[in-house]
Amino acid sequence: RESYFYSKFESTSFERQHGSKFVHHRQGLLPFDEKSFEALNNELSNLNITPGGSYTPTECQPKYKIAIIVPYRNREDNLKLFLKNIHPFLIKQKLEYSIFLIEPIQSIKFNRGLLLNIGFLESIQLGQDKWNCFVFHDVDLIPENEKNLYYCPALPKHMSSAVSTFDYRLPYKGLFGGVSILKKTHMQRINGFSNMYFGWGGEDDDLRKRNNLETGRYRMLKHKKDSPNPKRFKLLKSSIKRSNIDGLNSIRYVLISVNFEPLFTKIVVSYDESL
Ligand code: BGN
Repeated sequence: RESYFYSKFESTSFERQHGSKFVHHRQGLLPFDEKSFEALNNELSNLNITPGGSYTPTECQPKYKIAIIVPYRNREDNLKLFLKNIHPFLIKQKLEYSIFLIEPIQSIKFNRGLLLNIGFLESIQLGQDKWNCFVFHDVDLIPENEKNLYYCPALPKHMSSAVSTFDYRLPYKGLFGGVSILKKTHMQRINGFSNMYFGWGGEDDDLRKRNNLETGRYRMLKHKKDSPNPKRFKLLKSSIKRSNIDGLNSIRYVLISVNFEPLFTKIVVSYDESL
């Protein structure tokens, strides 16, 4: 029964629950006390990150070309700590990658699923179809274990199975939020995320239900709580029914701007809330 469950997706919690000889190589949180992006850019200037937050190793042919998609709004302190930590972490893994921040204009509600769909579609355009693997990454999560490899295994993978604020445990079986990894083909097959979850919560559970989906320790950064979306319970009930008509194939948004910042590509978008 359990092997059936785990055949549907991968998760770092597998290693823990099944007592593998997994050795923890912990990486402490690299602090960043300076206030400005200029100071941060300076601190990371020796890492050979190119504009847009891109990196390609020179000492080898990278096997994985990875788009890191980060839904974003109003969390500048988290963003600086995230960039300070994630770039050295990814570079050590010898990945070719770019970091894409997807931010809605201020007047509209946050919609994580929709923003991740936009990040998926726009990063493919900007990367001229070179990405074969997508990491959907919350800005408040910093990987603590450098053995947590950011690449696409055969199955979709939930990465953040052990987060500090949940006492390094899965709060419930089936959690797929925080950090997850899907191949391009996985995203296409399940029609991406639902576009219908405005406000906090539910969009990750919806995605998991689409594909019957389900590594590692993360430190969750401090920030103000978002207000949960009261409609998410009702929406989740129709998740499977909607999956063919609500997602990548139904998305409507306006691209406001694309900026290649030193440590990330910033994509500002707008969309309609009356879905
Ligand atoms: C769950 C949320 C997820 C969130 C996790 C962890 C919902 C749906 C209600 C049925 N799901 O409760 O979206 O990632 O908590 O914070 O709210």
